[in-house]
Amino acid sequence: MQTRVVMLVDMDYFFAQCEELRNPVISVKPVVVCVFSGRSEDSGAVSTSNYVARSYGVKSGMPIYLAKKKLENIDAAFLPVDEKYYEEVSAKVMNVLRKHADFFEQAGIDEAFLDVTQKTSGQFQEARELASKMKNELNTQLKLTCSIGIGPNKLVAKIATDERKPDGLTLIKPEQVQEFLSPMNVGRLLGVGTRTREKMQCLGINTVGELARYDTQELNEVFGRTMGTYFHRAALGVDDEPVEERSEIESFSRISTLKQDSRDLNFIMETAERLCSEIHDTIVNEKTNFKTIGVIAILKDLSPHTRSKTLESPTDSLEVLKKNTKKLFEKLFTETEDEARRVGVRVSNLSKEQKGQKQLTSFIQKRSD
Ligand code: TTP
Ligand code: MG
Repeated sequence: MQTRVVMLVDMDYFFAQCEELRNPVISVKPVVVCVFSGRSEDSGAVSTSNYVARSYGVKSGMPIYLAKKKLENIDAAFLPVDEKYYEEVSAKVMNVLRKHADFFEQAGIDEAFLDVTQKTSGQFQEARELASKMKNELNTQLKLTCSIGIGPNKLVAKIATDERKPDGLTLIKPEQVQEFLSPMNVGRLLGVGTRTREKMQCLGINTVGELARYDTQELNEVFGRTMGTYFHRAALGVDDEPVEERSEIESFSRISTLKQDSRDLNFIMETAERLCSEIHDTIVNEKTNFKTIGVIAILKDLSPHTRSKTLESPTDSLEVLKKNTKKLFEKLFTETEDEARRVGVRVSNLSKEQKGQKQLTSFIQKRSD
């Protein structure tokens, strides 16, 4: 397999940087962006803060009263989150970044993976130049700074980004991966939270290097095969997950007029099952899973009635789609009185089908400690 060149771009102190952008005078002082719960004046948590505030010990997730205590007698700006504005800035950032990638994947409001293998002819040195150029563009066009990590895959790029912030640029070539990861605490790996770290500590594993050398069989016994294999591969810096554009499409739906007005479930299901099959063909083509199923019935008086259900986990199963569609229509017609003229089915809450390694990382949450 060809060596890939993957970047992760993560905006620095994003929400707080956005606040500085629209009001530059505050940037010299601590800026703390807060999610006020509204219960009392200071109840709620810190969303993020600028690096001035961080130097006083303010952290994301900290109660607001505690952040205020750390900044007692200091002129600081405590501001409420304005997510709509941050989304607007984020969209501009993504537009600048996207055009530099062969493959682009927005991974959060302020971060994106870029596969730049072709753009750089697989040359890491060229990737460094490209990253500098991107930083420059963000700076001149949007007056924003970011940190960039470059590596042979997403896992290494992500850890590299965290290595130097703010305004960092860290490049880890394939031959440097082992040396880079080995001395790190296992907690740096995605999926290793406090409890896992404690468990590993009991096995005598503290560093990523120790984890890489640990007996795989034994890891599987302690953590289960899926996680055991993941930990072993991650510790070696191995990650095949592709950089992939996320689906922009939010739902697939079909609607059809019944041959005659009806509220007979069996009759309606003849049409609904056909609609389910058509939707299923589309999702198979699109390699998409759905988590929410919705039905609509437009009654004789043309009033629309909908019912929906969200499943516990995403699926692409036609059987699940049909079964739930039937249940939803059953519910809908128990709760309405008129006959239906038209019926429709919709699937939403879509996610790209995940295979192999992807399935694994998808359920691993962002590190919590
Ligand atoms: P991060 O990229 O994790 O943090 P950051 O951009 O503020 O700081 P850094 O320089 O370390 O990258 O998260 C992006 C945004 O997500 C952040 O600006 C605010 C929001 N966020 C929260 O609301 N709560 C949290 O606990 C975290 C970590 C982030
Ligand atoms: Mg960030």
